Amino acid sequence: MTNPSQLDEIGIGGLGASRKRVEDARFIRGRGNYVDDITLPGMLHMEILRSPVAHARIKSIDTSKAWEIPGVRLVLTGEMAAQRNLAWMPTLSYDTQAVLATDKVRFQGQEVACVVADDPYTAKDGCEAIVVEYEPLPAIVNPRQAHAPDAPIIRDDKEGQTDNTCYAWEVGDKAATDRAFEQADVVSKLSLHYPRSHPSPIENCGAVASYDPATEKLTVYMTTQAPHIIRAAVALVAELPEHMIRIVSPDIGGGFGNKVPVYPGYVCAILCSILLGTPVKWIEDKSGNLISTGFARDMYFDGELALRRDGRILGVRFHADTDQGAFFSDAQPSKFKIGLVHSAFACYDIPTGHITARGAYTNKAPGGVAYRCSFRVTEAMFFQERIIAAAAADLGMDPAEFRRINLVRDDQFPYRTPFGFLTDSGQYQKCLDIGLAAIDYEQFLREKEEAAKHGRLLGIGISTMTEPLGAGNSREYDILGIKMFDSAELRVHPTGKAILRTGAKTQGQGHETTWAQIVAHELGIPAADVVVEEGDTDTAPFGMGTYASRSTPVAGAAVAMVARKIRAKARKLAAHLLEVSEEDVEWELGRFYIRSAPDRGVSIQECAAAAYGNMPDGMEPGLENNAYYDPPNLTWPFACYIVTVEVDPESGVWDVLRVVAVDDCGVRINPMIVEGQIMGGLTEAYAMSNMQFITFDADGNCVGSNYMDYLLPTAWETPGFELHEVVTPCPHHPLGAKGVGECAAVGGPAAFVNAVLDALSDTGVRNIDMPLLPDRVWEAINSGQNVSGAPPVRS
Ligand code: MCN
Ligand code: CUN
Repeated sequence: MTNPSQLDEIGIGGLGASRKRVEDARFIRGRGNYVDDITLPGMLHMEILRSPVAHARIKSIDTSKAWEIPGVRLVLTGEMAAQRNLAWMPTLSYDTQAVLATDKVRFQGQEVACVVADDPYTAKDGCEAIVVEYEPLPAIVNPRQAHAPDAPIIRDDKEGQTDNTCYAWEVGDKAATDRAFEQADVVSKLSLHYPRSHPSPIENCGAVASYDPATEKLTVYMTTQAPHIIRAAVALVAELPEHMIRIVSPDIGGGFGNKVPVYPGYVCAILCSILLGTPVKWIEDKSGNLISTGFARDMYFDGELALRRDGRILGVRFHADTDQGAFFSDAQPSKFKIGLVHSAFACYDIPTGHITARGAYTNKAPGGVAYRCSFRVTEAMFFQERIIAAAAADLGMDPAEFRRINLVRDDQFPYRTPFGFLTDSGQYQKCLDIGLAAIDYEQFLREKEEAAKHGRLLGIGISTMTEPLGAGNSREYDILGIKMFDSAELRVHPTGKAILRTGAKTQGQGHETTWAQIVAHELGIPAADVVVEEGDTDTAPFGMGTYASRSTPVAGAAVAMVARKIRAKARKLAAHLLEVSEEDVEWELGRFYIRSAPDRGVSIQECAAAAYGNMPDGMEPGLENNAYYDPPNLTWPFACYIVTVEVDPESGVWDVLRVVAVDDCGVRINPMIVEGQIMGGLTEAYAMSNMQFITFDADGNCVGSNYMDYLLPTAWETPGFELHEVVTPCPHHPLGAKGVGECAAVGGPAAFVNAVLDALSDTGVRNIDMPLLPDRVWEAINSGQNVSGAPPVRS
């Protein structure tokens, strides 16, 4: 029985409301509070001296000239850091990384020394006054060279390291896979390189470290997506007591994975503040960010599909080589050295598979995992959808039909993939059908044929994928031994207003808006009455932060769970106020009422007041609680992206005609924010496939290390996106929601590349590596050969 006074959930900004983003009120007015906005009394400024060469032995460092500059307060070298046992630090992947180089430099842009001065300009002058003598060594810029027998050993600092291999990994059933290939009618092969790419957040990395010698407390304001992991890491690295460390991540101008790792700059700022006893600010510049912080991808695939003539896939196998740079510092679950690459092909019903992988140390910045990826899933799905397209072509089958035959059917869930994942829900064929209808597939094929008669090259590319979002569960997922769960704390004040804190950390995704919507949905407190705060380790409950689109699957679930705990206590308060027993009390949004007399009720706000002013005898006062949520499984959103293009055969330039996206991320908390996430991801997918080029020459010089060469798409060149929605609720999430933050960046690139290669199908070209720059496309058209984008192998 419901009451006519029932709240309108959309009206109060609850689940499903396209509520305007509350954080934007300050962001678009220039009133955000970023790290560089923070100024503390007596604060000094730090700059970093970076190596100009990729691989060299350090013969000497002379800092005397820098010390002489008026205003310079400290010049820190690796040798000085070593006295504090801080020249090296552990990485999140159980490797070590140089904080400041002592023995060798191992990539261009590596941190060699830093200078603290009264202002950043003097600090920069100080860096320029440092004289470093380098003895050059041969540089290595790709795995092929790294694994060559005579390759110089990059990590000669590591005891027992006799080559440049940093890990080797394998998963699947080799024998069964070999049998599948023996039985195949057709074997389809593809090799490709997913190039390095860079997250390029608008705000660079930075920190304001403030060690107070009087209280012995260290406060660090910094750009981090995972404040609690940083606190634990600082406690371990700097050997400081964890309760005396406070990490605050204020507003972040985008993260995109760039702000998960622990960078030497943070450690140096902290060490300088401890040495000087004053606050020290370090703000990275754009080139510093591009050349030295977490790159993504740089991964080589060689794989094949075993196919039956009728289009069924019998098995898959591939080898992946990853280029990890000089230090293996990926932030990823400890168990998986190559992230979740084995989620590849999860949306297809493939009986068996086998994957091998190997990581290489090279003379590049440490990278490999970050950038809208959920632990290398972006590479996995790209290879998957590229080889699926190639296989359809090899079979002479329509690529949409080939996918339809092999996609996991609705009645197969829960479905166990050959690599051990359990995908639990989805409507894959339905998403594909909606996408094909939206793009008017048959009609486009006719147009393409017609255009070909006039020498015009049209192409269509499809990408379908499911990806694992929301690590953990704690059985399988941990970072540095800390299990991957997340948390929420809710405090409802006497007037029924509330503050919510979580262990996640928004970087632009809109948590301040959406978490309040979950509270509104669970309690009927209007979203506008709930303030959300994240990122301060002194106040937020312990959590693993925001990456891998884990916030909604894990922290978002914790928000629902803590709200339910609050509701359970409010029910007791309601029974007391209504003078009935708890069993006689019913709930509707925002209100408890007596089952037999629905017009007699109390609002959630009245319950809140009673929690502080009129609680029953024996009840603890207050209306606050917290919840820790350990998800039973990952969430598995699905997406179908379809792109049409026209390629100009004269110049190799390609234009996007249409982009259709069908996303199923389960129940949408805020449909507008979800659409924003998808559009942002598609923009990045377009940029990666079309224009973003950063590489290395044979000497290890970073080519494209500025934003004139490494292009960020603007509204002008970004195509329009047509979005469609399917909702398959997640069976285990308390709201039925799945993650979505990375889907379009993960699944999108293959749709663009498949479209261009479809346009080129008559040339016999199987692959052009991203970015599909006009000169590469032109070369492919004119040579009929594949075009590789891999960095050069030194002769
Ligand atoms: N959401 C929703 N309904 C769903 C799923 C999500 O309303 N079913 C909402 C969420 O409440 C949240 C947003 O969509 O406001 C994204 O949620 P989710 O998919 O849980 O992802 P996270 O919040 O964990 O964000 C991380 C993800 C990652 S890993 C990268 S990288 C990335 C991305 O988000 N970085 C971003 N999107 C970004 N967007 C911005 N503006 N800035 C970044 O740095
Ligand atoms: Cu891998 S980029 Mo996001 O997971 O922060």
